[in-house]
This record gives sequence, C-alpha cells and structure tokens, in this order.
Amino acid sequence: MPHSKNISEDSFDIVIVGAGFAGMYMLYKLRSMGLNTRVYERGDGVGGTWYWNRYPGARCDLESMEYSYSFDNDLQQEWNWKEKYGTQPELLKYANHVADRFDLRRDIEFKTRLNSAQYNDVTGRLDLTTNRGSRATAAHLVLATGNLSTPQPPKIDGVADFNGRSFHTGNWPHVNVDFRKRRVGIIGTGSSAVQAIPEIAKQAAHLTVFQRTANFSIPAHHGPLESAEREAKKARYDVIRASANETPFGIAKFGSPTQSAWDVNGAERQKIYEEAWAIGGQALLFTFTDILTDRDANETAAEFVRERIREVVKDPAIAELLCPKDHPIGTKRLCLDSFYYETYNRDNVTLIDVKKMPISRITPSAVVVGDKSYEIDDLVLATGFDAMTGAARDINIVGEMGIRLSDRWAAGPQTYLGIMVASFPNMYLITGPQSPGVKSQMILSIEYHVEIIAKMIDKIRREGLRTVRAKPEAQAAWVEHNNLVANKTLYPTAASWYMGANIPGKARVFMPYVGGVKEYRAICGKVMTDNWRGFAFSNN
Ligand code: NA7
Repeated sequence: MPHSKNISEDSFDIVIVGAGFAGMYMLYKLRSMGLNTRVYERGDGVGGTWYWNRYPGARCDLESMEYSYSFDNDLQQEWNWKEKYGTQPELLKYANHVADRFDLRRDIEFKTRLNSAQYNDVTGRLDLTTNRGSRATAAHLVLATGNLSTPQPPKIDGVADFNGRSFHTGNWPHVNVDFRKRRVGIIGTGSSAVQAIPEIAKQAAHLTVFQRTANFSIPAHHGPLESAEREAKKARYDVIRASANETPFGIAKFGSPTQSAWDVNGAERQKIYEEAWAIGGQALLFTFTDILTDRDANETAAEFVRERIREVVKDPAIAELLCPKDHPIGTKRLCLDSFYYETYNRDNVTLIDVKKMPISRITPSAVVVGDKSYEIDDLVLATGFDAMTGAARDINIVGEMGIRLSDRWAAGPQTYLGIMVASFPNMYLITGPQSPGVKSQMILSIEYHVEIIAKMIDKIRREGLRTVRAKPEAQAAWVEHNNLVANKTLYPTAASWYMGANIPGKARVFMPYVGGVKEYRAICGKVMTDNWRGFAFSNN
C-alpha cells in the first residue's frame, strides 16, 4: 500500500472514516484545499458499498449515468458505463478508477477501523484510536461511514453453529462462490435477496427462500447502455446534473409528478401505471403527487403491482404469498429486479412463509420452521443492515463534556441538517440521518454534503477559528421539522429500516429527510447565506 510522507505522523487536519464514494470525494476536496488529510478504511480497497456487497446479481437501483460523480467533467466524460444499471463489479471498477485518477490511495490507510473518537475539551481536537493500536489527533473528523454498512445477521438460535458455508450479502467473499449442485437456503426478501435469488437459482441444485415479509419489486428492464444513448447524455450532462437538483429525489429522470391519482379515471390510471411499468425501476412512484401521501391512491399502485405478480407467478398460492399487503408501496425501499417473480416458476425454487411461523432455529445442517427441517448445504443471510446509525454507533464517539453519541442517539438520531450533531464539535456526517441521503441519488447528496463541509472547514481556517458546533435549538427545530414532514407521508406506517424497525430494540424513529432534494438544498442554501444559521463558529 503506497503511503504519503505523512503516514507516520499522528496529527492531521482532518480524518475521514470510510473510503466509499463519500470518503473519496471528501479526501479529494480537502486535499485540493491543501489540508493534511487521512482516511481510515476498514476494507482493503475503496468503494464502500460496492466493495462489500459482492453477492450474485448485486447492482445499483439507479441508472449509472446519474449514479456517478459530477464534480469533475473530464471524469464523467471519459468514463463509459457499459450497462444501464451499474453492476457491482462495474461500480467497483469505477471507484478504483477514481482512486487512481486522483491518486487518492496515498492518503488512505486500509484495513483500519476507527475504534474511538473523543473530543478533547482542552485542545479542541479529536483524539482518535484505531483497531491497529495507533493513536492520532485531528482538528476535524468526517464520518463517511455509509448508511447501509453494518450488516446484521439475524437473531436466530443456532445461526452461528451452521456447519455449511454461510454468507451475509453485505459481507460477501471476494472469490467466486459456486452454488452448483448445492442446496441453498436464503433468509430475507429485501433488495439484496431480490437481486441474488434469480442468480443463485440459476446455479443451485435447490434454493429455498425463507420469506418473512413480501416486498414490492419492479422490473429494472436492465440492459446494455448503447453508445448513442450514452454519448447523447454526456453531451447534456450539465443540464442533467443541474435538473437532478430540482427534483424530489435528486434523479433527473424523475421530476415531480403534477397530478393526483384522483385527477384521472381508473382506465387512465391503469394506462399511466402500465407506461411506468414499461419504463421500469422507480418510475411508478413518480406517476402521481399523492402516491406516498394518500393511502387509497397508494393502494391503486400497489394493487397494480400485485396484479403483475399474479400474472407472472404460475402457482396462485405462491403468487399470493409474494404479494405485499402489509405496507404501502414505496414506504419500504422499492426493489428492482431482473426476473425475480419468474424465478418462483422454477422447479428448483421453494418459497417458505416464515411470517406466521418464524424460523425457530438453525441447526448445523438445516433451517427449522415449526416442526419442519429444511436441509441445506449453504446459508445466505440477506437480512440487511443496522441502517443509517449503525456505523457511527459502532465507533465509541465522545463529544464535549464526555457526552457519548450512542447515549445521545439512544432514542433515535438527532442531527442538524444531517451534517452535524450538537455537542460534537468539528465532527461531520456525510448523508447523515435527517438529510435526504438514502431517499435520494446518493452520490448527488454526497457531493452536496462534501461541498458544505469543505466550506465550513475553509471558513474556520480562513478566519483563524477553532470550532464549529451545531446549536442545540437549531438541531431540535430541524428534527421536529423532519418528523413533521415525514408524518405528512405514508413512510412512517411501514416497519422499514428507515424507521429502525428491522433491528430488535432500536428506537423507531423515521430517519431520512423526505421533504425532497430541491427543498433541502433551498434550506441549506438559506442557512449558508444567512451566516450559517444554526451553526456556531468560535475560537474555543
Ligand atoms: P433489507 O431490505 O433490510 O431486507 C432484509 C430482509 O431480511 C427482509 O426481508 C427481512 O424481513 C429479512 N429478515 C431479517 N431478519 C429475519 C429473520 N430473523 N427471519 C426472517 N427474515 C428476516 O436488507 P437488504 O440488504 O435486502 O437491502 C438493504 C438496502 O440495501 C436496500 O433497501 C437498498 O437500498 C440497498 P422483514 O422485512 O424484516 O420481515
């Protein structure tokens, strides 16, 4: 691993945690400001999500021409996406290309996990320790730790005793996993499973899917990205990037809908849904203004999808099991698939409902549901992540006067704009809770936060200041606003990872900001022009 000449120093201007898309751009930006920056990355390569999630079929659910960096025009012009939705290998290759192109690796310490970060009330710096036993101090700490980066194995008796091969989708081996002639069991039917199941089913002797909650999935209509389309988009890249900022979720392709589901009659509605279905992906959620606010409007879209499931899946009982009925469509992350429902027509695939009768235990060779034992060779855990707060809470973070982040967030995360936490000076989050992050095109939101954080650090340096803090009253008002906005929508009605509902004992609080990217940028813009309203810059 190449190191900069600074590697042996233990005093940095800034330490960044994570070398995914957020950490890499933050490093690039701060280095361009001449700052002594170090990145700690627990993996031995860059790419974050795309470094860890190597399961078969892993790909982004947003189109690559949008889900990519915009900060450097040469970069976006020279890189040629091969497929409409980037596959994990292609996205990882892109991340590596960026690291090489901007010579980022020399400031990244791989296989290094930040264990603790303590604000020192005397020095005004952060004292840091790592899993390698090293110590450092930094004037600023940026958590670029990702929102879906703490894999959660299920809390099922015996899971650790399984004797065959066992994999979590979020921590997949770096070698090809061959499922041929194997009896495979997969637990979970979220986005990761929906992508992995069709691919594993193609190989395995038999695949048993243990489903607790059915999810809505929409065909991606995935395919190669023709060069004519790619070049046409590149020619308009500035327009595409700018218009993304004007949309609810930061996706240029999906602007704000203009009519209610009730502005049209049933036949017209059906036609609009069919057109969205043909486009694929998230299009269905952008058909009407009230899809995510009016339960009845939502139900028209949900039923449209259930009808498609019933058309595809030949066994009516299996089709019904696959039809989600316990949450409004879109209130859990909408899955994108390639032949997911078709997979249940295969002879080598069995769907087991573990809703009424949960998995009781895992033995060394089987998954046990009630009194029935499903013998398997391989176990795939597609059971998700401690989303949005897991990675930060895994680090022992202590702010002013000994305040622990894990205590502060015990009843749910509280941030100002998803960027800072009151009582934690000079510590910044990229796409933290209460920002659009996971409810937007992530890279766009990452770039925006990186630029804001860089401006804050620049101000401190230029003006000879020492610290910036989020004001507690500004944070409280922001959290309240966030909840107010969420409560006007259907989102909080679903037991989703947005709500922390997938982790037993985790506070149930709706975490992302869902007022939209355009609105969020307007608010942040106003904060900045209003002399950084809600932030306190000082000399102490
Ligand atoms: P998700 O979406 O959190 O899905 C996890 C799945 O695992 C979900 O179907 C869960 O069922 C299931 N699960 C978890 N624990 C159990 C137990 N104990 N028994 C049965 N089933 C269980 O994670 P993904 O990795 O698929 O996707 C995460 C995000 O990554 C996704 O939204 C994209 O943004 C990318 P449940 O719904 O809790 O009943």
